[in-house]
Amino acid sequence: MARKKIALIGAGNIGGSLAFLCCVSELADVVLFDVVESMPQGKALDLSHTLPVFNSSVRVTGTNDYKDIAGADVCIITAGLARKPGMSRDDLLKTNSKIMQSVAQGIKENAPDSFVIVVSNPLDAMVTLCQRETGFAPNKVVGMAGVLDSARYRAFLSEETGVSPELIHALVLGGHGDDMVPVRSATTINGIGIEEFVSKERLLEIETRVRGAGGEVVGLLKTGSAFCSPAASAIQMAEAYIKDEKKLLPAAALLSGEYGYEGLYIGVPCVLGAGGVEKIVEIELSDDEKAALDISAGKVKALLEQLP
Ligand code: TXD
Repeated sequence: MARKKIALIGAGNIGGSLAFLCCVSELADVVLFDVVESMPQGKALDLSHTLPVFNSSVRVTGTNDYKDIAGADVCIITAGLARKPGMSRDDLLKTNSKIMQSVAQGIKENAPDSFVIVVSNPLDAMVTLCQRETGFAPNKVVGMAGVLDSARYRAFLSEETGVSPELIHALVLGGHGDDMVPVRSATTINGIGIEEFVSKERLLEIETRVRGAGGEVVGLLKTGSAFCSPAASAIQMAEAYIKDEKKLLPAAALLSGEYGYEGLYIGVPCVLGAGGVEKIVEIELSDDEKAALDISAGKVKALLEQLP
């Protein structure tokens, strides 16, 4: 079976990390695209020198020409500015919207059958704009945030309990912002409710840290935002599509009535497979969790009003 092709639109910190993960995992051939002259070509050349070390048979190339993304099965968009200390994700909206409009055009013209995973912030607005501008079916345009936010929740719970994160299942839903919703009622260790392991007070502290984890990394890095964990999260989504894994993952999907929302992209549990977003799963939420989701959805709706 011919290897698949992933186009990485944006070859910066996350784009370069995505390419590296594709090389190591041999998930697919990779084309790195960026507007910065020769930079994607330089990253691709460096990555090609890792292939013999990993005995990896993928092909990795870099380009400044959208024509080279032709035939991509998956496009992962990280094009756009990243936060600096003191900036909110929403502060990126104006600049990244203009970038997203050009990126969507490039994908529409050159990879019309691809599954698009949007990473750029502000995530919920950018994935909305991408789907609008490409005109792709909603199931073929998804946003990556919930996998990362849930991984952060799982990592903090693993630190707290000393249990391997592999056994910790957690969901963070809603918008990818300060109002994101860690769903405690769906968070378990080996199927046992998390409140059997961690006190309510401590869980509140951890869930607050999850909401601020992106900003915590930005504050420490000072020059940009997280890139390893977003890349790992987006690759998990791309893999679910390429291998038709039917994985249940939190992702920003376009709702048409689910959870009471119509025509809104926010993070919800999705089954990802060869059909893209194959199913949106409605889970039981506590009254507090549903109220928090409504607040988060309201913040996303307000942000969308600023879109061009
Ligand atoms: O969970 C999530 N979704 C977030 C997403 C997690 C962390 C970071 N998040 C956002 O991803 C972040 O706020 C940014 O909006 C994107 C990309 O973050 P990254 O750290 O990779 O930013 P870089 O290193 O600045 O890379 C962005 C690249 C850079 O090389 C630019 O030259 C390129 O985007 N760029 C473009 N590429 C293609 N087309 C256009 N027009 C363009 N403009 C800039």
